[in-house]
Amino acid sequence: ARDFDCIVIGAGVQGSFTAYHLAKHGKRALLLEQFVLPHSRGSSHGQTRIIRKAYEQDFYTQMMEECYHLWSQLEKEAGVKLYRQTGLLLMGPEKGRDFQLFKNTMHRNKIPTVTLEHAEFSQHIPQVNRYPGDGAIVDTTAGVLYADRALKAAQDVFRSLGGVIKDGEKVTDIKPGPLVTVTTVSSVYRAKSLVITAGPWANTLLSHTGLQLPLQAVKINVCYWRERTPGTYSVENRFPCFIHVEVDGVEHHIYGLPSNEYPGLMKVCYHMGSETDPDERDRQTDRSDIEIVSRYIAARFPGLVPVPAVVESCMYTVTPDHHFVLDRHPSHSNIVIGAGFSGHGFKFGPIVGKVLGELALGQVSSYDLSPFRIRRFPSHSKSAL
Ligand code: PYC
Repeated sequence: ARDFDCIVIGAGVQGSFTAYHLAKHGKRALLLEQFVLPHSRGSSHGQTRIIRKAYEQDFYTQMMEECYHLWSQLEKEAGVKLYRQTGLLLMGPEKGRDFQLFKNTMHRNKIPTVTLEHAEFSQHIPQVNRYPGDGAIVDTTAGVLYADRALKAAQDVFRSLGGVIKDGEKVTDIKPGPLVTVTTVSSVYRAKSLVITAGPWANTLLSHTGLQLPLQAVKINVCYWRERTPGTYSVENRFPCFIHVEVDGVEHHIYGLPSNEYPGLMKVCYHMGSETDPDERDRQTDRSDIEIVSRYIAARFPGLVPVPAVVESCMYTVTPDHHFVLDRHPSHSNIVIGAGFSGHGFKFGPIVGKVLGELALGQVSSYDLSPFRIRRFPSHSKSAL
């Protein structure tokens, strides 16, 4: 049968959790993916991500409360371990805007934290040179999510509930209507509702519906740096994940995860990259982000060699305000859009799936979606069709 209650285009973390949510609610859902699974062409591959409640805005911190429960539910359903608690060390100029926003949000929302004054910092984090004027606060709820495993787990549970995944099937056309028709390279499908979670390909798909969003697709160089003494920054050595805000006037954050997936290598990256066509990703060779991180490591992480040992890549799809798009299409209420996760969306997968699933089912969302509405981009809120 080619008819479904709902079609989800894009089997990254957000689409896979949307399909999972729909299947849990007894809906016949089809999850379409242009590449053969698993693949590393989008934004959901790789072994690890940071999970944290520390945020600059209350609404993200509050969504993460339920999200932690949903992650642990998936761990039980799939019988796999997806989360390892390490804590997140937040560093940055103590009086700076970003550091204060994070700190105040954590305190307002009663997130368990530990503030490290200078002496405590040297005692607990001797592997990092702390700069004068920098504050340090730990979100103790944070940790590492095993991303590849998590994506597979969500897809496995979806399939076990009767969900259908068609991979290697690129979408070539979408015809809106009371029944949405989706044409792929090999088939035609229809459904009462459609969810588009296509990462950096969102606008390519939305062009079939007359809508374009202000999304910038950027390539992130995901760098791993060699420990001079293996294990110095490891999970076993109780080194946490970290985010450093406002480094030496650098506009974007630098983040890192303890050495774990590649023994003796620690992942440290710049949270931004260069604009890139996702189909031409390997032709984007800008390495200025790597140079920024290399200088940072040379100054602050004396236990790492400041030359990347492994460089992988990932796409971010960035909105002007770095907040997600979770909304209905302005002209077609049975087309739902999840886009613009701006490099910080993976950890939200279970909640994003729930919210997009609710919208696809015509239900009221469990969360206030005003920060995520399309109409916050004035010139993009009307569709051309
Ligand atoms: O949102 O925590 C985060 C994150 C870490 C690396 C990229 N995003």
